[in-house]
Amino acid sequence: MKPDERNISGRSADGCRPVNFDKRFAQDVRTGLGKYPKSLPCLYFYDRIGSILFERICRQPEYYCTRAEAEILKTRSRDIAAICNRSSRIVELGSGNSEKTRILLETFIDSDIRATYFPIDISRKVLEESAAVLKEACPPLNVRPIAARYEDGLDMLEPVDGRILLLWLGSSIGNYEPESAKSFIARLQGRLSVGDYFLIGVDLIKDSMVLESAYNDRSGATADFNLNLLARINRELGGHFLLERFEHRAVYNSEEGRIEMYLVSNCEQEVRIDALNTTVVFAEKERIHTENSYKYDPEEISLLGGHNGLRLIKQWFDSRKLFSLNLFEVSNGGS
Ligand code: AVJ
Repeated sequence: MKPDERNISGRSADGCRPVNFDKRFAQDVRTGLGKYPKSLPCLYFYDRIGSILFERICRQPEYYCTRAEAEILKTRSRDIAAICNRSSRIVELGSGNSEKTRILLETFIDSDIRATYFPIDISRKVLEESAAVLKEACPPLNVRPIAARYEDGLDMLEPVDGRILLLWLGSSIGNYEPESAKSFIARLQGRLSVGDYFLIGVDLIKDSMVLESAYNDRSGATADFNLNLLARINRELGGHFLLERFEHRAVYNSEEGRIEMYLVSNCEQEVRIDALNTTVVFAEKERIHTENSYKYDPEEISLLGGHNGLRLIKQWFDSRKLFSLNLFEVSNGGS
């Protein structure tokens, strides 16, 4: 029986296979847990619960990224607005709750720049809720949320006169391999025009103790966030993971310049996943690689714009030089 042949109850005839699962999620879980070493794509962290857990990470004293980036936005928003004063569209990739972006949006309004805000996020519920909060807090702002993956979302933008300011905050670029980060940014550039701007938050290479404690916070917020991947498989794919049989681990790999996150099986075990009609076998201490978070040197960041087209025009740091905000200008048509 095909997975989408369902009876009236919305369940398959055998009564136990959930049928309303996201096919792409199912396929990616099958692939990731079927290979060795095992891995799961980090974009699946961000269902509604995961997005809330991520916000909890952002409030942890060890996780400096959010506060450092907010500090830069607070002190530099006026400079950004002065440079990008011809923007008619502010587009944000992975907007989440839009909390940091608000600092920038309010400065644009104060500076009489009339731009429509297009937050793009994979979590529809979070997106709709935060759009409502924004409208309430900032009535003159025109908000047009787009629930999609990054590139699909960019393709949905209607053409409008004037410049685009594309925002990619929070150092989510760290999730890409450095080479794919470059090609992804090149693809973004292909959707922009000469005179558009690209503002990107990038986390910096620093002391490994500072990095490792940021991803192993004492209250366990990052552990809960990581384990939510398994909980999500349980919820959406009829998985039977027992979360207490897995441990969160984050280590800094200084050769690669990245934090690596894992879920480590603390015993030998078999886990049934109903929707995939499969059982996954784990050895004791076997790991699922769930995330890479690359860190950059300030000098490397201008190279992310490629050799033509995107030119780094400003780079700002927080007072402790933990994090950077980088403003690129499109100086060459999409290439
Ligand atoms: C959202 C990808 C920037 O890598 O710091 C936080 C995700 N993972 N703690 C990061 C994350 C664990 C975060 N990014």
